[in-house]
This record gives sequence, structure tokens and C-alpha cells, in this order.
Amino acid sequence: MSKATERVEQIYNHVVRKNPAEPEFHQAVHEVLFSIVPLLERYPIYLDAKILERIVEPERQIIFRVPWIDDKGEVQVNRGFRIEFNSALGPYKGGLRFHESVYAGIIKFLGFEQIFKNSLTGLAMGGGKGGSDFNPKGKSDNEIMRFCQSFMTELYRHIGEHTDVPAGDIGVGGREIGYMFGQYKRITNRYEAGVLTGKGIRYGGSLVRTEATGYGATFFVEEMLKVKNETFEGKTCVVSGSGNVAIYTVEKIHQLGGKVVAVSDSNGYVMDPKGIDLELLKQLKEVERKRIKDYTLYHKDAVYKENGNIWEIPCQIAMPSATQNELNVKDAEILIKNGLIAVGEGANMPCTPDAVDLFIKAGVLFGPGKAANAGGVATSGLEMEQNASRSNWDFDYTEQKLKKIMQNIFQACKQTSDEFGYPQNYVVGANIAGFKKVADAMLDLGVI
Ligand code: NDP
Ligand code: 2IT
Repeated sequence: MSKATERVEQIYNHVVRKNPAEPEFHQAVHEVLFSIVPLLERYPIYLDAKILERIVEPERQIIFRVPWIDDKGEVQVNRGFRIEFNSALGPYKGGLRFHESVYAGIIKFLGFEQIFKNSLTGLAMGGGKGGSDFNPKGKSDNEIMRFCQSFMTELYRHIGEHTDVPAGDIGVGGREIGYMFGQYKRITNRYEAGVLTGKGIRYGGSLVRTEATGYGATFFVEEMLKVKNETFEGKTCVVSGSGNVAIYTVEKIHQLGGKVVAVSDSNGYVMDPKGIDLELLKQLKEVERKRIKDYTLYHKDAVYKENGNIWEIPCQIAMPSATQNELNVKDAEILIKNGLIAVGEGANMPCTPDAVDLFIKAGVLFGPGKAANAGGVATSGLEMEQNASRSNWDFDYTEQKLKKIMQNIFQACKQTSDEFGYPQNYVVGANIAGFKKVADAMLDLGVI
């Protein structure tokens, strides 16, 4: 075992001891630390300066009570989080997740990933993440608004356009960002558009931000496919989830000539052999906020499978776009057996570590989340740029900027994986390229 590997083991074990019962955080740290060993062996300065010990410790963690009153007049209490992980490259930046499963370990894993993802975009953004264990399912619009207002009543004092800039994630979309921006403006008496991203177009949002994560993930896979002289044209694809990322992944795949035959939610999947009807999907999920099951009311050829495993559906390209650890090694085996050629992680950490290893070993093109889904936060960076200059770019211009960023991220992953002797291992490429920029900035900034 090399000296660097030994140090990484010690640091990883320390993280596990210091952050007990947070398996998702341990998983994210394990992946990054062990995959950057080739860099640490080449440049011992990162170990000497204790960059790893510093980077695994959030700069600041804020945990707060979120009391609100439901429609029956009952007081409800949730827990709010904002974990400001690393600000070496810019203000903390990352989404807010509202989901009942949220606890510190989830926010830490997401915040940790965000550091390297944001670094890969090439924009000046540090890493952070936040959210709440609030479950938005079945809540009325007024309940959502009251929750968002209460959440912001504490959060406002910790954020700012030059400090920390939240956005959406699971359970937080344009509606929630609107309510939170309204409350921030009211409390602070400042029209500070750059304090949140993912805003509506009428009040400082950017065109393409809604589409950005799904479009970006598809662009990333398009770049991977080029390596094998392949395109999306005529390919059968499966996209898990049916939220923001999934919907715009389907849209871009269809524009590029591929066919998405299945999408899902946490209850089951719907399979439409003719290809998912995008307009119906948008109507059901974005307008009516219904379950994916209702798709079959409108398309009789489509089948809905309650609790079904979407990865059993044969496809050439898989885009897991729902949540962490949704695709395990058994699913990977099935997908490979069915002729899979590429995986693009639209979600954060959707594939388990043994599934990732198997994909790479089998020669499947694998785009890790922190690279493949960076288009969302990159376009948030473009939104901040427009807010700072009080300008509004048009759709095509913004989409071209997003595409260029995704191509650059792919090139960084490819060149770095080649340089360190792991050709086509974009996990190694993304982690080393993302880490190196942050670590070099931390060296420049001194021990802080
Ligand atoms: P949405 O809330 O819009 O949609 C989430 C989708 O995933 C829903 O279909 C939801 O189903 C499903 N899902 C969520 N949790 C689970 C679960 N525990 N088990 C099964 N299915 C689940 O979120 P987004 O589309 O924005 O986010 C999806 C993923 O993409 C997340 O991992 C997020 O971190 C990541 N991401 C998002 C970005 C963004 O800009 N929004 C940027 C980069 C990454 P149900 O309705 O049944 O809960
Ligand atoms: O995981 C992510 O990158 C996001 N949820 C988007 C973060 C952002 O600040 O746009």
C-alpha cells in the first residue's frame, strides 16, 4: 500500500468516526479520496498541507427549527439545514432539498460533492447545500408558502449574493424559490436578485435554468458517445425519476433522436414502447403535480408497474435522475446483460459504488454525477452573471454557453483520466480535475 493510500485510509476512518451514522457522506468521501490517490502520489504538497483533513470538514454548519402552521391550524415543526462546505473558489453555492429523508448526512454528502462539481464548471463558486426534512407531498400551495417563508426567516441571515447562494434540488423548484425570494426581499428590504438562483423569468431568473440539468447531462453523454463514434440517434433510453432533471433529459434526448421508453417516481415506473409523451409528462408533473401512474390514463399502450424496477427494461443508455443509490450492482448486471453502452448520472450519486465499478470494468461509458449533472449549477452561475450585470440573455445564447461548459467538463474528465493513467475512467478524471483546482486555491489562501 502506498503512503498516500495509507494516509487516505486514516483520514477516511477519521471522517467515519467523527460523523457517525452518516453513510451517504462516508460514501461520497470514500469515492473522492481514494480516486485522487494518483494525484496525491504525484504532488505530496496536498498531503503535507493537510488539504484532505481540511476539505472533509465543512467550513460552517447551520441547523435550525422551522415552525409553521398547516391548513388545519396545527403547528408543525421541521428541521432546516445549510451546510457551507467550502468557499475557496467563490461564495457557497448549491441547492436546497425538501424531502422527508433529509438529515445532516444527506446534506453533507451533497455539499461535499458540490465542491468538486462547482469547481469543474470553471465558474467562481464554492460548495454548499441545504434543505429540510419537510415532505411537500400532498401539501397545499398555502402550506408550501408558509413553510418556505418560515425556512427563509432563519436562512436569510446566512446567505447573500457574495456569501452563499442557494437554489433548488429535490422538492424545490420555481414555486418554492419564488416564495423564498419574496420573503428574503421582504425581511432584508433589498432586491438582491443574485441571492438565489432558479428564479422565475419575471424576477431575475435565467432562461435555460429550468432545462439545464437534464440538457447538460444529455450533452455530457453525447460527448462520451463521440469517443465510440456513437450518437443518441435511434438509441433506446431509460430515465429514472419524473422531476425537473428527468423531464428535461427526456426532452433533449428526443431532440437528439433517441427514444426514452420509461420514466418513474418513488411508487413505480411507466413504460411506453412508442416513446414517452413529453407534453403529457410535463402536464402531469409540472402543471397538475400528479403521480406518474396517471400517464396510463392517457396512453393505453403504456404500462405502469407499481414498485417495478426500471433498470430491468432493456436500453442502451441509462440516465438515473431520481435520487442517491437508486441503481445497485444487481441492476448494473441486468443493464449490461441487456446491451447497455452508456450511463449518465443526472442525479447525485444515484449508482452504488459497486455498480460504478462494474460499469467501468465492463467498458460502459460512465458519466459521474458531479460532472454529468453540473449543467444545473453551471447555469445557476450564468444566472448570477446576468443578475450582477443586470442583463438577460436569450435562450439560444444561454443554451450554447451551457453546451460549451459541458463539453469543457467532459474534456477535463477525459484529459485528466488519460494523464493519470486511467483512460475512460471519468470518475478518476472528474475527481482529480475537480479537486485540484480547489486544493490549489486553498494552498494560495493559506491556512484558513
Ligand atoms: P424533483 O423533486 O423535481 O424530482 C425528483 C424525482 O425523483 C421525482 O420523480 C421523485 O419521485 C424521485 N425521487 C425522489 N426521491 C426518491 C426516492 N427516495 N426514491 C425514488 N424516487 C425518488 O428533483 P430533481 O429532478 O431536481 O432532482 C433529481 C436528482 O437530480 C436529485 O438527485 C438532485 O440532487 C439531482 N440534481 C438536481 C439538480 C437541479 O438543478 N434540480 C442539479 C443537479 C442534480 P417522487 O415524486 O415519488 O418523490
Ligand atoms: O445538485 C445540484 O447541483 C443542484 N441541485 C443545483 C445547485 C444550484 O445551485 O444550481
